[in-house]
This record gives sequence, structure tokens and C-alpha cells, in this order.
Amino acid sequence: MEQRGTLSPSPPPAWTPRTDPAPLLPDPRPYRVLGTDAAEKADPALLLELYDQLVRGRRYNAQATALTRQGRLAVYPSSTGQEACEVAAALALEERDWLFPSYRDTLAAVARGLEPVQALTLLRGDWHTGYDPHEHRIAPLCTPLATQLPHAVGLAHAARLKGDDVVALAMVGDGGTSEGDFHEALNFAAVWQAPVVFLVQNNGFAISVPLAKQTAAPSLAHKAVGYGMPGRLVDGNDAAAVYEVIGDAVRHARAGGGPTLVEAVTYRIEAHTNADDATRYRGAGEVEAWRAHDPITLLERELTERGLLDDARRQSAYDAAEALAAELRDRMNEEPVLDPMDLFTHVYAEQTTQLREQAAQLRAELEAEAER
Ligand SMILES: Cc1ncc(C[n+]2csc(CCOP(=O)(O)OP(=O)(O)O)c2C)c(N)n1
Ligand SMILES: [Mg+2]
Repeated sequence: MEQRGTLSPSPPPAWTPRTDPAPLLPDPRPYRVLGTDAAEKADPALLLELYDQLVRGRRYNAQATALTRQGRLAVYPSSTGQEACEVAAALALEERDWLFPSYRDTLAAVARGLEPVQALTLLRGDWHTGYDPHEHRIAPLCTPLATQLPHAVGLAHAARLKGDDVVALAMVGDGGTSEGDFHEALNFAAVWQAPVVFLVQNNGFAISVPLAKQTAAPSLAHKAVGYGMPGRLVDGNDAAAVYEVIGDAVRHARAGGGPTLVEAVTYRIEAHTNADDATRYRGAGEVEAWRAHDPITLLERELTERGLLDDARRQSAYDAAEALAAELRDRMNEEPVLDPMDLFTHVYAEQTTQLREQAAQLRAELEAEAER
């Protein structure tokens, strides 16, 4: 007869959580600095730099949207209302770090040093990413939702294995958190303790879908606990608060502490893109309530009260923003000089046979056309 194992009347020792969930839980009140006692500790030079960048960013958004009306850009997803997240997150990184932006994060890329016109090349449909990702350590502005997140984790994990002191900041929208890629990225990041910071800009909507129809979680930051990483909630319109929270998460990651999920609560003041009509799914009252919590006004009030911003200083910020817009307009009005053969460059490190054949065919057609 077959020998059966000894039957144990009670289950094996109960599995105990490996991580105490309590320290991972986000404070449900979004962290704020401006208008609180914490503001006094903020560095005046940093606040002024954030202010300059916010003003430039808003002007950039207005100019890019105007370019869509002039037929110079097919589409532009404006981040007006979200400039504090964009700018503060980019400034919280070191030069050696990597930024993984979504399509809405042009301002973050520009604040990190990308030439303003280069951030629009993709949206004009000119040339691949529009810039060399390695030069600025900015991955391509990513349209397929959340696909930039596993890339960020892969890069950060690889950097750690190589002993490089690099952190990846991955930006995603509230809607993007419903994607499988979000889950896979956060899971791998936590298991590997990869030096990644995930910044979710909760701007209230995924096109016309409000957050309440997207998730039943207490907050998006609470999702962190299920993966075993800390979740943090921050007022996404408070540039000083975003800078501090992202900066803390970046330092934590760099020191080997693993990933953090930051949810920045903000609002998309304009439509999803120039191709969307936001009045179809939200009321003017909601927009007005958020205008009263505008990121530029919040910082301006703080700076003015502390005597750091007078009319002349304010004007210089607006003049610089105007100059940026004028240059952007001029550069975007130039006819782009494009080489059709570039379709085949930077696609594969080693081209496939099919692509080589197609490239040869295109080259022959271009040569024939040039001879005509
Ligand atoms: C994988 C994938 N599915 C669908 C879309 C179409 N799409 C583009 S933007 C968008 C909404 C995204 O909302 P959110 O993540 O909140 O970012 P936001 O636009 O608010 O910045 C959708 C569904 C897409 N780009 N990629
Ligand atoms: Mg959104």
C-alpha cells in the first residue's frame, strides 16, 4: 500500500507579511508647502527658479496650442494647470538620471534642458523622437499609455547591476494606472528594489473618463502598498511640495531604498488635446475651482509675501517666456528639412533583411526622382 505522509492537524506556521505595510501607506492629505509653515524653509533661489520655469511652461503650452490652429502641429496635449508637476519633477533630478515622460510631459523635457523646438518635432510628425534620448537622458515622449514604465524599470535595474548611480523618473497619468504595464512595472521595480520613482499626475481625467470611473482604490498612491513600496500623495499644484517629495524619493532610490509611487493631485485646465471638447464631460464650475488653486498664483503669492518678487522681477519672468515663445514660433514656421532615408535609421541596431530591401527600394526611387 502507498505510504501517506503524516497528516498535520494544523496548517504550517502562518505566513507573515515580509514588509510592515504601515510605513508604506500614504498620508491621505496631499503634502503641501506653499501657504504652510514648511514654506519658510524653502530655498528662495529654488522658488524663483521654479517660478521662472512655471511662467515659461505656461507660455510654451499656449504657443504650442496656437501652432495647432495654424496647422504647424497636428496635435498638442497641453499641461496647463499641471506645470508645477512638470517643472518640479524635472528639476529634482540630477543630470545623470533619466526621465521617462508621457506625451503630456513636454514641459518636463524642456525644463530638463531639451531645446523647446525639439520637444515638438514628434508631434509635427517630422522625425522619430525629435531628439537623441541619450544626449539629455530623456526617453521618447511616449504615447502608448504606461509603456514607458517598464522601460524605466529596466533601465534603472540595469544601471544598478552595472553599479551606475542613476535614478529613473517615470511619469504617467491617472488613466495610465489602469494599464497592465503599470502593474508589471511597479511589481518588478519593488521585487528588484530598482531605483525608480513613479510620478502619477492625477489630473482628474483620462480624456473624458473621470477618476471615479477608473479606480475604486482609496487613492492612486495607496496602490503602492500592494507592491511593497511607499506611496506618497502631494499637492501637484504646489511646485515646492512636488520638488521636495520627488527629491526625497529620488534620494531614497539612489541610496538603495527602492522605488516610490508618488501621486500628484492636479487638474488639466484645458481639454485633453486641441482635438477634444472638454465642455462635453465637465462643468465650468469645476474648472473655476481649480483655477483658484493655480500653480503660478500659489507660488507668486508666496514669493510676493516674502518680498522675493517685485513687479520688475515678475516682468522679467514674463519677458523671458515671451522670448521663448517667439523663438518657438519662428523655428516651427521654418519648413523642416527631412531626409526620407531617416525612416530606417534608429529603428534597429541591426536592420532586418526586409527593412534593408525597403531602404534600397526607397533610395532607388529618390535617386530616380532626383534625375528627373
Ligand atoms: C495603450 C493605449 N491605449 C489607449 C490610448 C488612447 N489614449 C490616449 S490618451 C488616453 C487617456 C490617458 O489618460 P491619463 O493617463 O489620465 O493621462 P492624461 O491624458 O490625463 O495626461 C487614452 C485612453 C493610448 N494612447 N494608449
Ligand atoms: Mg489624466
